Amino acid sequence: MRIMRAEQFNIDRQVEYGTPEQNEAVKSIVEAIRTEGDAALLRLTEQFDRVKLDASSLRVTEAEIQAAYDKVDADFLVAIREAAANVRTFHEKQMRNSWIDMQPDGTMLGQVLRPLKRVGVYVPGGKAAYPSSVLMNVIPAQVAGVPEIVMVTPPATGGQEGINPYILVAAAEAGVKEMYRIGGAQAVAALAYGTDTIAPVDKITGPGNIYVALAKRAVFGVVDIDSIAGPSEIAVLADDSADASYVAADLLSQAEHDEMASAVLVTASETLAEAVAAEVERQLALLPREAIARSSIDNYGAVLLVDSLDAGIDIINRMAPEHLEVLTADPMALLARIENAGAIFLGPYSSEPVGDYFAGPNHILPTNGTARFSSPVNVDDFLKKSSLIYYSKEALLANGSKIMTLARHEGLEGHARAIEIRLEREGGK
Ligand code: HSO
Ligand code: ZN
Repeated sequence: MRIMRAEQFNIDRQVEYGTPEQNEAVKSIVEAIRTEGDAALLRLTEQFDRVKLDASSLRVTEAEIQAAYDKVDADFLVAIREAAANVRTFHEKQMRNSWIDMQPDGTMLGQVLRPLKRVGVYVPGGKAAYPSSVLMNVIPAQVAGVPEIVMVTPPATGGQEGINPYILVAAAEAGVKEMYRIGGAQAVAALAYGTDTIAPVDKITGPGNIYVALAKRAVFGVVDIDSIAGPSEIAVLADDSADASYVAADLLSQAEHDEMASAVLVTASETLAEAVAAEVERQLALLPREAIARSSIDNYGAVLLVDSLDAGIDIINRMAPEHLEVLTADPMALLARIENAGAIFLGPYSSEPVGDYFAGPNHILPTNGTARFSSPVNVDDFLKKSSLIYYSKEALLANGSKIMTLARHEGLEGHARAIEIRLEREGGK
């Protein structure tokens, strides 16, 4: 792993997604689903997933879900249930209530919160099919009160048989009742526009490959979408007190996600820098996903040397990493100065996978520097707000002329008259 001065590193790396050809392909898939519905969905599923289905076999049956329970091991079931409970408890704390504010003149102003009615969760097939991500998408929606949550995931391709049972069990445990074996851009379009078999949703969340990401972008506006997730990122801010083998292991835990993942240590300690670089090499060679992790470490990983912890914090705030681990003698003391990070892990026992799987906070986090202005997936993402306005006669009479003044300054006489007609009748001025 390279060791370099922080100034030499491309801190503002932005990963751009999608070639013009891929965009064109996605556009025509979305259009086919919009105009032809199920017929296009079945045709594209056969073309891309090599599975021939009919409309009646798109939906995952209760029997398949039961069969999936028989396939997963007991340890998994115990762990996913406890993880789900933790995720639920955490997200319940985010829930906010509607409110109404009453004023002495009879005015009532407020905000009404309502859950979205129907949400579609995309779960990728293949290697990045993470049961943990099913929980992270579904549970906040449930806590928000979304009555209809539908999951889509690609049918088996090639030699693989059926949908990954761990995905089905995670979804069932999270409470999903409606699941379809469709994937890719065609699944996103089917959720957005609806087909005879699949009712349209209000919002689509969940990660996917480039085609899924581009399709989500293409249907944004017809439905809401979550943000487009980039490759995983971890930054560790550490001093001499940190254990190099822990730092290395945590860097590798994210590097193994993806060749494009980035894992960076920021430290003022040359001793730690060298120890971590050596330890990364040692542990890499022992990792089943060595090839992926090595590629990530070689291309996007680095140990960045800074002059002080303060300088390190500045670098972190510029990077706005998805995950930040603070492995310093007194991590709590630094917390107030950390402005940009999706999730902050404090101290040597809060290894990043604790958050990926179990603690309760969401693991779908802002990537690509977007932690500067956006947040982890949360309950608010599945709620919408309506403003509530009740003006009493007294309030309108007292304020009507000011409203008319503002309207006339905008050249909107119709607005002014809607007020004026009331003031004339009710006798105010
Ligand atoms: N670290 C990933 C989430 C994940 N990790 C799922 C394991 N499974 C988000 O960046
Ligand atoms: Zn992870």
